[in-house]
Formats: sequence, structure tokens, C-alpha cells
Amino acid sequence: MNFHAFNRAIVRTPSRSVVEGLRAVDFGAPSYDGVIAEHRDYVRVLESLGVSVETLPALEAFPDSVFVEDTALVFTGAAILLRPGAATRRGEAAEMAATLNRNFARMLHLEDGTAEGGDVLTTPRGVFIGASARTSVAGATALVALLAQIGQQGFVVNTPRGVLHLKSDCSLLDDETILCTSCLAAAEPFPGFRLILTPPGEEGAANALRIGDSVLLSKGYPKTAEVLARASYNVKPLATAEIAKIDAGLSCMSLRWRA
Ligand code: CIR
Repeated sequence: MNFHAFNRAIVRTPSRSVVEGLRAVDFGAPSYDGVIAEHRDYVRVLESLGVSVETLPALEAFPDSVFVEDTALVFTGAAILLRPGAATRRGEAAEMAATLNRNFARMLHLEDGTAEGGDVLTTPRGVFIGASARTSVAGATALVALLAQIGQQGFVVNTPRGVLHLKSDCSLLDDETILCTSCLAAAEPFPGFRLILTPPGEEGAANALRIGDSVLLSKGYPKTAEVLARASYNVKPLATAEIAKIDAGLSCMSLRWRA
């Protein structure tokens, strides 16, 4: 199976409250109009790549609810509803339940600990779950058991300390290759994979998103773009400067699967 042949996605319109989104370090609030523009361009690119996108309405009560990736894991035919670790985000999962029920024949629920989708990297060799400040060891362990029920093998690894999510520092480029920061690579969490490292100073580029034959990459990382182009990836730069102010990147704005 080609792990990037997504043809369906769920996104959520950013709420006006997105300007109050969680951030580890406050470099200033993102502008609402700026986030809307980045989200609109993101959806357009997904659609241009043949993905059918369902857009859910904004949720003002949840400033970070545009980052739907953290609420669930989705696979062909099955979804797992997660339990976000951030207290202000916990209710986002329940808001996603009805949509998942409509789209997936099988639905499982994480009942123990916490886990956010940003900590989960799905690959052809298994599903890597990063224990982090948001994904507890109990949540990650319970997730491994749920994954087994839908025929997926889960592995618990560590998200580097001080990094929000595992996928803040990595992304799957193809069935054998992961784009990864040096910091994450040092722990050797992905045995058997070829790693392409983000050049020093461009760690923020690691949260890329492969869709079909394209790799969506945050704008402003020219060295990473060059490394990927030289390795024959078809790079599509997308603006993420506003969502980056609230610690977000490209994977977080959608749930993606092949129907
Ligand atoms: C948060 O701290 O939860 C949000 N401000 C950013 C979430 C980004 N999610 C992701 O990359 N999966």
C-alpha cells in the first residue's frame, strides 16, 4: 500500500479564538485573518492533489480546535478517538465523534491516559507513538492495544523533551524514508528507515506532509527544500508563519486517510 495515497480529509475552520491558542513560548498571537488564509491555502492544496475535504464548523470554545489531527487516528475503515493531554483541548475529541462515526465502519475509543495525534507517526512498518507531555505512557500503551485490534502494530518511543509532539520533529516522506531533526534521530527511534535530517536551524521544517506525489513543506526552510528536491521529492511550499506562533505545522490541520 502507498501510505500517502490519501483521498479523504477532515479539517475544521479556525475559530476567532485561535488567537488564544496554546503556545510554549509567547512570540505574540497569530492574526485570525492570517490563520484563515493559511488554512484556506492548505485546503486548496489538498483538493488540488485529489483529496476530498470535509470542512467542519469553527468551535469558539476551543481555540486549538483547528488542529484536528490531535483528536483521532484514522485508517481505511477504522478510527480511534483519542484523549488530548492538554486540558483546554480534551473536549475537542467529543466534538469529532459524530463525524468519525459517519465516515468509519469501525470506531474505537482511547479510555486510559492521554494521547494526541501529533505524537503518532503511521508508517508501513508500524505506528510510532511518542510519549510526551501530551501523550502519557498509559495512553500510549492503551493505544498500542487498540491498534492491535485493527491489525496495526504500535511502538512506544520518546518525543524529545521540550518538543511538543513526535511529529513536530519528523514526517514520513515515503515508505522507507523519514524526514527527521537531528535531535530526534539521535535516539534512533525508527530502525530500518532511511533518515533525511533537517539542516541545522531548520528543525521547524520536519513537520512536512506527503500527499500523493507531493511533499508539503512550510515556507522559509530553503535548505530543507533543496535537500528534498535533490532527493527527487516534489516539494510544495506552504505558508505556516501564523500557525507556527501557536506551535503548529502542516500535519496538524487535517485527519487524512484513503477511503
Ligand atoms: C497545541 O499546543 O496543542 C496547539 N497550539 C498546537 C497543536 C499542533 N498539533 C499538531 O501538530 N498535531
